[in-house]
Amino acid sequence: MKKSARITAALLAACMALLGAAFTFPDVRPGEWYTENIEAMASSGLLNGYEDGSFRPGGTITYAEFISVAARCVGADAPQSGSHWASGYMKRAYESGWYDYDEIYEADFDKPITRQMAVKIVDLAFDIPQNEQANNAYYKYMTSIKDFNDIPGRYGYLVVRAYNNGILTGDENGNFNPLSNLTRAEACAIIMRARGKGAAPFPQAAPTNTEPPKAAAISGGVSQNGKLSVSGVDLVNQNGEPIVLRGMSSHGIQWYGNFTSYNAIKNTADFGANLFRVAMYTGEGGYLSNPDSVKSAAYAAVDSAVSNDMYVILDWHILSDGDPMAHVSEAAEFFAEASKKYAGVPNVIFEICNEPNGNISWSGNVKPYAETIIPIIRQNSDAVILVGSPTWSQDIDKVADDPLSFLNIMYTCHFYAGTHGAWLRDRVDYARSKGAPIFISEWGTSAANGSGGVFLSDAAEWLDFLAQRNISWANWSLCDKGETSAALNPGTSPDGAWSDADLSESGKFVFSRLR
Ligand code: IDC
Repeated sequence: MKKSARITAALLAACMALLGAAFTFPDVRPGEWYTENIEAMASSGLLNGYEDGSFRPGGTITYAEFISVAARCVGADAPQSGSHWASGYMKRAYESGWYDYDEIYEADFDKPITRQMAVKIVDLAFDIPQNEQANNAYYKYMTSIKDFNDIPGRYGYLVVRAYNNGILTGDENGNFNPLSNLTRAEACAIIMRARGKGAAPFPQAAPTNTEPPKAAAISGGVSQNGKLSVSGVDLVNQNGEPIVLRGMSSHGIQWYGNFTSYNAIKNTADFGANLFRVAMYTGEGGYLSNPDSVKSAAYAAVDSAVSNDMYVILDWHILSDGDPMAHVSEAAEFFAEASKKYAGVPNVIFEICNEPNGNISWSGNVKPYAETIIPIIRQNSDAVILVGSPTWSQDIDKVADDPLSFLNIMYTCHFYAGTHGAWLRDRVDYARSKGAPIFISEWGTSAANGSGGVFLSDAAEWLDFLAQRNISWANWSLCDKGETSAALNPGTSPDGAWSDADLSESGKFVFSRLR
């Protein structure tokens, strides 16, 4: 291109930018039903046009294209890890549970995505709410979607949720057409709508307080109790007296970081909490995809809790990445930095692996992981460290039979009142009888999926059991998501003082038990 032509082209581009993005593609005409969505996706670099400048709204979209767009939307920055251009995104999507091994083979990456699969991907990528309405809606859509019987069971409820959230509709005959393909225009529309409906359109950083407030002493807080340590199976304060910590866990801070502000945490202190847990997901669009923004949200949340005179757990929240060893080097790097940053800050407790799960063992995976990470933290800090175990931190019996040999370690046990009962309490007693200190760093009033119930009498049985043993706990979760384990009703402001009407059934129960 000649220099003058280049300048003309640059000027033209600048003018078009000034005019708005309305003329990006010659084949995407203003005023079509899809124009706005396509322009929005293209201008934020989520889905590009072809080399010839066209967009081809009526063309098909492949598995690889659709999934990489969804992954980019949730901020998953995946380096290429195989021969296919989208292999990094596909791997990330698979690891995040967006699809199962038998749903998309590598040979299918460039085939047009089916509608049933597109629905599943947006449901998981954007965390579409599974509210009660959706359950009722099941019956409604089961009868109104003409070809509902053609939809395989693993997609049926997802299709219902998509219809119920207005993410897509059937064809003019009332069919969903599970195995048909999507046009690029339809794909844009579905993704844009799902992005707006999901709990998690984009990673959110916690709002930073312009002037960090000074810690006001709270009852049972750090100014009263100072540095913690572990003595026998007990957590003790600076005077060696047993101390019980109770409080809330955040939801995933990449989604609900707004409920980790100074004021949100202070609200829980006002209800009697002296503990807050910062759940920094590693997968699911968390630290591994956006280390910088997620880490700064986590530090901001820790700082908010410190400003409230509370103890605070910094949680490396593995979940879909079931084996902690899978990202041990990232964990090592993170804990080296975090333990240095908070060296000597008596508030901070480190939780090194939320819930190991999958085909792994204590001795083969989690213990070696702990033996790698703990010495890294110990270079800077002798803070209490919480260690999980296989089967979503329920294998505490295996741990007690083969414990770690470090000081100031506690083992986490997680329960959900609708799912885990007396047998797990028996394990707590067994572990303690063998000298293993137990900390309940996460529990819920719901079933294990975060919904269902709430199961308040079972929860009460658990809390009484824990109180008799001075066992500390953090409840899942402080957010307003439409799931029963959430402490706040949907739409509750993170920063306002919460009234009874703002608290969910779970929130009312849990907050009444904080003191
Ligand atoms: C759940 C959330 C839910 C989210 C899901 C996947 O409640 O909104 O969609 O994670 O990210 C755990 C985990 C915790 C789970 C919780 C409930 O530590 O991350 O949160 N749970 O399923 N272990 C047992 C239950």
